[in-house]
Amino acid sequence: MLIKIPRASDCKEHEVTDEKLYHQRRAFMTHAVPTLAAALVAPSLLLSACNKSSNASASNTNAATDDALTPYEDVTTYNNFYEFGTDKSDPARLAANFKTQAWTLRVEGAVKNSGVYTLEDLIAKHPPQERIYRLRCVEAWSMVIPWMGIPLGDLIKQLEPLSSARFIQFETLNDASQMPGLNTSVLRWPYVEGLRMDEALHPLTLLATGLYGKSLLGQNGAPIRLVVPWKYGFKSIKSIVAMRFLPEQPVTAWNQNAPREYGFYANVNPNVDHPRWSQKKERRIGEFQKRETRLFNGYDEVASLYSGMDLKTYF
Ligand SMILES: Nc1nc2c(c(=O)[nH]1)N[C@H]1C(S)=C(S)[C@@H](COP(=O)(O)O)O[C@H]1N2
Ligand SMILES: [Mo]
Repeated sequence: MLIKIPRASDCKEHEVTDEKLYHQRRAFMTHAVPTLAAALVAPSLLLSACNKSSNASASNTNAATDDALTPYEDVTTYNNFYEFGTDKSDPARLAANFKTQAWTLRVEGAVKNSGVYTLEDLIAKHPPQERIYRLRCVEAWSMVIPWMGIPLGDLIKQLEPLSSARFIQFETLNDASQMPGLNTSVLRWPYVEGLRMDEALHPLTLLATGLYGKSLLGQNGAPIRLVVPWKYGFKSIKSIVAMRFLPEQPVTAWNQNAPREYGFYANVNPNVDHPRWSQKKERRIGEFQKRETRLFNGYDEVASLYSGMDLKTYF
């Protein structure tokens, strides 16, 4: 029997949660007295209107609960997506007609269920959940975004990697007819990224299909992108068309471009400066006063993944 599972992209316009409502919910959560009533009401209020099946109480244990959300307008107009140009305003402008219909993903390498999947088939078993995450760009700005997505680990388990698979490489669409930046040599294309298997399986790691309760726009990496909140933003690869299970650490776009400046791990770390600027502080988009950058972007629960590793060597 086929069971239809609602996805972020299935939202009808009237079901879409608007930004004001999101901010009201956030205010409610922040100021709520932790009574039994609040505990019962709050999780349902946090659910995206079109996705009542997701488990908000579980997903929000990992949320950046006391940070204000970055306005939708900023999240969708101040972007890094070099396939559409290097200016922060290029992606919103040039990805306006980005085609995401009939999207397919290749699953390759050391994995039992390899093959070409339609996006719908690939994630059908995993209803999207809402996760409010900070994302800290290597350029020392940050945002707080209510993502919709599925834990990457759930998908990996479904795909059944072989025991030899220790890393996953991800690849972005490489379509110059839609992505004018691909005609430049600012990076080597296609854009690729990678995670160690335990990082990929970590419950914080999300494959995002939406934000603010709406399907992703092209500039944010539609129809599916990674969100790894304890790493610099460039690890969160957009518009993914391939996932490759590998025994060795894969090549990644920014590391290949400038290995001294961008490591494979790219964990947010105020104690390891970029060769050309400090990483100690960040500007939250929409704020004036700079904030202190926190190790692992404040997601302390990932620290055990790196115990025994010198984070200055493995930056
Ligand atoms: N394919 C691809 N993915 C990418 C990038 C890119 O240029 N190409 N930029 C990265 C960088 S540097 C950041 S900070 C985040 C920004 O995500 P956002 O625009 O949704 O905030 O996307 C990342 N993913
Ligand atoms: Mo970034």
